[in-house]
Amino acid sequence: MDENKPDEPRFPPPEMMSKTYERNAADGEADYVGSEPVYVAPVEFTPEPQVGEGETRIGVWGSPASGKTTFLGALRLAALDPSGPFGRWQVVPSDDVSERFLVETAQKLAIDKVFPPATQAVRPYAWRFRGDLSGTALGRRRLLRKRPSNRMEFELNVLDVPGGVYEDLRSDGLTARSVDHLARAQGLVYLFDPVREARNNDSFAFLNGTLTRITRLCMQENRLDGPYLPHHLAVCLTKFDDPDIFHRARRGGWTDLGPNGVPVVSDPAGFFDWLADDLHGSTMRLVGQTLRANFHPSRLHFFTSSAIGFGTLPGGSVDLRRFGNVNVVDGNERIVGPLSPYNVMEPLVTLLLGMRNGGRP
Ligand SMILES: Nc1nc2c(ncn2[C@@H]2O[C@H](COP(=O)(O)OP(=O)(O)OP(=O)(O)O)[C@@H](O)[C@H]2O)c(=O)[nH]1
Ligand SMILES: [Mg+2]
Repeated sequence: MDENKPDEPRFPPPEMMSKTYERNAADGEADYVGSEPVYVAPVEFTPEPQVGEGETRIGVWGSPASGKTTFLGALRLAALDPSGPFGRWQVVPSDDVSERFLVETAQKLAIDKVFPPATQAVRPYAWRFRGDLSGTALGRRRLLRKRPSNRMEFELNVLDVPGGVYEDLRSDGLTARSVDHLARAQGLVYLFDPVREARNNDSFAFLNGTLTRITRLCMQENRLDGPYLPHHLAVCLTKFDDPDIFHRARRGGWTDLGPNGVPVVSDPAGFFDWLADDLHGSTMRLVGQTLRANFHPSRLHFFTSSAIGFGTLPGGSVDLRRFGNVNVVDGNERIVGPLSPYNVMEPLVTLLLGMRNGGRP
């Protein structure tokens, strides 16, 4: 988008948005380069325009390195899964930047077997999703021709930003734009990274401040629904293929074997709360309580997910003794086997269906 066009939203000059962070090569962590977060006077900021007819704005939110970019990059690949319970989908980029991102990331993940680099700047993407839910549990049986069709089509607008912009009390143009995007979205995908939480205990610091600001914006616009935000929220517990997290899930008895020999978690919300206890001393319980307090139960959905999926055997089943899908060679991560995105399309389709149906009982 050309930010200088008079009728486009204006954002602060690039130097205000240029605070970058780099992933620490030693441990894969994302850190700010040079200094602590800056606290500056509120930034003059012109919000994004309202979404157009048939457009859907979904915010993707999560702490640094929680897997936001990988998740988005895996969407088109996830849509190809013929056994997906979400029906058949086609993801068509709406502009050159969005096309390049999808194709480049698919190449990185599926052929080069590496993860995309840490996001350095804000990236707006738009994709058109065209789906057919016929024959799935999500579809409607059309006994009467008057019933709505199982075809769905929507334009997805997302903003991919470095997770550091969501840090509590951070205040600059990029944060203002990102929070505004989340506030104006109809649906949110919140990626909770249990691997980071087990190590750093700080996910709450990338949730609390941002949520407070979203709530203020929604209140100013009279969009709150009683004590709740108006959004539909998909909480994705990411990196479920990670051996430490998956072993914990098995130890707690949360996994079953799904139809294709791939593990499934039939009660992801229960698992989220259990893991919060298991990661004793972490902020995960606070995260769960905060999400439940702020989103209406009928609009809140939990998933366990993995953008790359488990390492699989020929035929697609998972060997529970050797399911890890990431190898570290000379300090560099490599994806081991074929990509089998796990609960990547499902959160999106659930959000869409929730929005279509209104989301209140
Ligand atoms: N095991 C596993 N690791 C993942 C997965 N997705 C991402 N990762 C790891 O998480 C790192 C960060 O992924 P990104 O997609 O760049 O995360 P991000 O949230 O976009 O990060 P920022 O842009 O820095 O905020 C990757 O380099 C991988 O190490 C996944 O599905 N499984
Ligand atoms: Mg990113």
